[in-house]
Amino acid sequence: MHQPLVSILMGSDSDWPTLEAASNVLKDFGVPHEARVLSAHRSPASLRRYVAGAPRRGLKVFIAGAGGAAHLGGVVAAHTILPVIAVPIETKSLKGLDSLLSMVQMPTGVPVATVAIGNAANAALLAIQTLALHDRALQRKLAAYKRRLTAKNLKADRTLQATLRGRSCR
Ligand code: RP5
Repeated sequence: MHQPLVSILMGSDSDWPTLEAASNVLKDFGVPHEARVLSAHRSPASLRRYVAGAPRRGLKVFIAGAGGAAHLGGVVAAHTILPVIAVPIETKSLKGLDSLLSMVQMPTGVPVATVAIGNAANAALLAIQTLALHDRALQRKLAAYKRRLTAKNLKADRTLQATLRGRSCR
């Protein structure tokens, strides 16, 4: 087992269906990671101990997903100098706008990089880009990923153009 480089934290196990996408992306890129349920509100002492011990264990980046009064990313950032990427979880009552605003409005000096509501895959990609600054193999994997993204997009355009041409001939 490789030592985890990325920590995926979530306030509740109900956040896992969203955060699983981050785990899947990290797995695709071969980045060792771990996932924990630790809450800024429900288990603050355990969260603080975990965050304090993270650098010793070789962790480099935190991903923090939470919903509603989503203070997890901010509290993690308050206790570490490692980068924190937050994922606002979509909520029933306010559709995740509550989570987004709770996460994104951090005071100067305690930044939390916040991705779009529910976009855990982007949080993982940002974590990978951070790790890739000092990892040539990850840089190559990211470049290949971008090439695939471009190819897929251009293929979609060709398909659309063909459909539109077919329509105008009728
Ligand atoms: C937050 O409260 C969690 O991150 C979760 O998104 C939300 C609701 O938690 P549960 O009531 O589903 O456990 O702390």
